[in-house]
Amino acid sequence: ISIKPAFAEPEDFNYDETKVPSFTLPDLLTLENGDRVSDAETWKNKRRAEIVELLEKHVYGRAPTGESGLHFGEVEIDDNALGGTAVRKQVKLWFDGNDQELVADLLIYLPKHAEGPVPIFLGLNFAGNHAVADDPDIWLPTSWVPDRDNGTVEDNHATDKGRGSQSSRWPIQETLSRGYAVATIYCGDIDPDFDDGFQNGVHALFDNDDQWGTIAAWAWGLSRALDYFEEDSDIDHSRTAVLGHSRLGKAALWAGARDERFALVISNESGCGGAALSRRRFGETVERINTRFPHWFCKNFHKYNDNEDELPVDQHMLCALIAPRPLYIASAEGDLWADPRGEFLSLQYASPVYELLGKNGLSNRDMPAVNEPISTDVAYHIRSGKHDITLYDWQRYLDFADQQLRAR
Ligand code: GTR
Repeated sequence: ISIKPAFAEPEDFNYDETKVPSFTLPDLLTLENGDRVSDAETWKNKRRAEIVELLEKHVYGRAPTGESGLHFGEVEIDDNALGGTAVRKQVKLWFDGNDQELVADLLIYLPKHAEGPVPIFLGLNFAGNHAVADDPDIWLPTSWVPDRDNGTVEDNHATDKGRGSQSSRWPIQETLSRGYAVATIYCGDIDPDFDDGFQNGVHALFDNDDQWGTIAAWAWGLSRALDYFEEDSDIDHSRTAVLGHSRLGKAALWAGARDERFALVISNESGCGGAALSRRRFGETVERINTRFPHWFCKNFHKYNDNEDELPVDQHMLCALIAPRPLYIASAEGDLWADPRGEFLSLQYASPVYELLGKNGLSNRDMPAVNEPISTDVAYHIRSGKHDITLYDWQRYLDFADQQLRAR
């Protein structure tokens, strides 16, 4: 039975479970020398590093590991934001490198009457910080923004018309009322989302032959926000949840995998190159993503176009790098392009690593029904509706954060 996607998805891709090819995944718990990983120490000291290296080399590219060139510029604080319910901070993150400078605006909302440092949700946004809330004082981005033909962008520059246009994706009041802060950066401040041969955005600041793609640059930017949180005593940086939707979910996963300071990682419909297993070739494929978005991954990833079985990794290995930290993977019923089952299976196949590290995974669980979230030390849901991040999704993430971050 061919399930027709609920909204316009590219044709000529497979949306039929019976047509998923059979495949063998690379073994998570076998070292490259063939030895079995049977204890936590061998995972932490050897296998984890092997998998990071494989994902850098074959999928995302290698981000610079030396000095980030980050310093903090202007900080704006409003103690009476969002109708008096929040404290707003805006921070200029300046980056230096190669005699060039780049600036990214970090926007933070804190609950107004917090007692002590608060845990925080951090994610990149698609359209500019001003789009996440109806707040006239949010700085407009000055970097390139994509024009989605909705009248909010002029000559690839953000305008006031875009204020609050993405607010349904950012339930800030709800999150603050649950005792969490929320922080975001416009992804294009770190690296504009178009192909220019890895020259623009933060790529320009580093001499780096390892072709870190845009997803890796965004993930690197998320870590720089965490660098700031470490300096801000209003924020409990040890309880930072990193989240992202779709392409920004791919970035959140890679950030969480690379940077073990992130305490909780959330992937909302990240799909191909995110949580979904590449070998299933269900919905978006490696070839299609590399053709449509040649700048997202490293050059090596293109070798696996229509050649997924040769990949020395698959995305369950990305999920496993997050262990033993809590990980939430979410899908939507109407988002077949992102392969909901492939996203669930990645989490399931990563579960033996959680179990090796003394946590509970989802090894013996079936994929749950729509709108019936399941959680152990990892969590999964498939929501009804289309490709999006909604209040329903955030409420589940807040519940999971209460369970995993607050209970500590
Ligand atoms: C699609 C892309 C997906 C996903 C999505 C998004 O065009 O094929 O991988 O990233 O964009 O970011 O909304």
